[in-house]
Amino acid sequence: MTLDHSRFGEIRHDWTLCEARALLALPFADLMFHAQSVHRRNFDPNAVQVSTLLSIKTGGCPEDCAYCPQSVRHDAGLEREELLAVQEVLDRARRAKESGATRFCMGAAYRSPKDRDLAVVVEMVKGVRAMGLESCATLGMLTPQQALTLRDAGLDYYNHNLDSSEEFYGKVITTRTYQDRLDTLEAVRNAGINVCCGGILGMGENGDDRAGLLMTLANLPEHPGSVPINQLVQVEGTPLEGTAELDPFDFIRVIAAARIMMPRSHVRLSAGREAMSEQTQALCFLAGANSIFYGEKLLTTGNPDVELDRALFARLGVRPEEPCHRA
Ligand code: SAM
Ligand code: DTB
Ligand code: SF4
Repeated sequence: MTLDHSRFGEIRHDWTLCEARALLALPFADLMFHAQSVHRRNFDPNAVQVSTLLSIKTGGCPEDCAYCPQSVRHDAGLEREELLAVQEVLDRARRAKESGATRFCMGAAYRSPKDRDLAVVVEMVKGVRAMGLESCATLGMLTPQQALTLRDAGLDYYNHNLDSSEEFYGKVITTRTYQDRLDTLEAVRNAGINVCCGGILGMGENGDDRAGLLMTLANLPEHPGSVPINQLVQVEGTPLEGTAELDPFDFIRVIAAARIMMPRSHVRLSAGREAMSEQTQALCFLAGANSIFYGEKLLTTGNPDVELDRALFARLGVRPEEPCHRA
């Protein structure tokens, strides 16, 4: 398969599996060069968007996602927590802002939210926006009406991941289908909320699954505004504990291919940074990653200390990106 380099940087929705596979198989230096070239045409290469996560409802989730410590089906020894009070969430958002985050992402361990819970999340979204932070929520499947409710509250982003290729997905999750996920993404997109959608690497998938995930993301009717690429955080008690570690170069390759296939999307170097060297993270930035989760905790697992991230940014000459609010 010969790739048409002259088309790199074009916004396309007709990527083939062969092309995605060929991108991932390029010599590392060529792939990095093309990704960095596309990146520089679309972004300030030294600005990185910073988001802070908070789990607003923890554990007790009925879904069976094999990677997740929050599923009731796995015993990860997690303490369950009901939906937090609005004021507590806003206190945490204020602290995240003081630490330098520009987006606050609220995650809940729901299969899908009940309308009475959504009403509470609406208050959280309004409060977060009133602080001048961008807002993001990830609450599971949404109906079109629920997406409109969140849009009316002013939600900037909704995160809902495809996680892997359609083929590999069924080996990881059986309680909802790939199509269910695509339907939620459609509801979010139609409501006019920015889509945040990506996946997880290191779950035992093969190269074609990684190519398939990228192809599906890039061929959505619009490229997601934000594309989180997570490295599996292996949690004791989950079925994916003990999965063979991913070669860091393969992780970086996926970031670079995502940058080429979705030239204007923010690609987020997401979960898994605690287990990565600083050099791997720097190569991810060079490959076109321009967003991170910032703050000592993801949802239930750890993330690098803010001091370490600040020092890494300083050593690399990277600046946090200015926020951009939905009108
Ligand atoms: N329950 C909602 C859902 O699944 O749509 C929202 C929260 S869920 C924890 C959000 C995303 O976190 C998942 O789609 C998955 O991609 C990611 N995630 C969960 N556990 C992870 C892990 N151990 N390592 C990496 N990513 C993980
Ligand atoms: C995403 O793609 N990664 C974040 C966010 N979206 C919600 C979640 C990562 C979770 C890692 C495991 C945990 O901390 O529970
Ligand atoms: Fe539940 Fe989301 Fe975890 Fe799946 S990833 S078990 S839906 S919290």
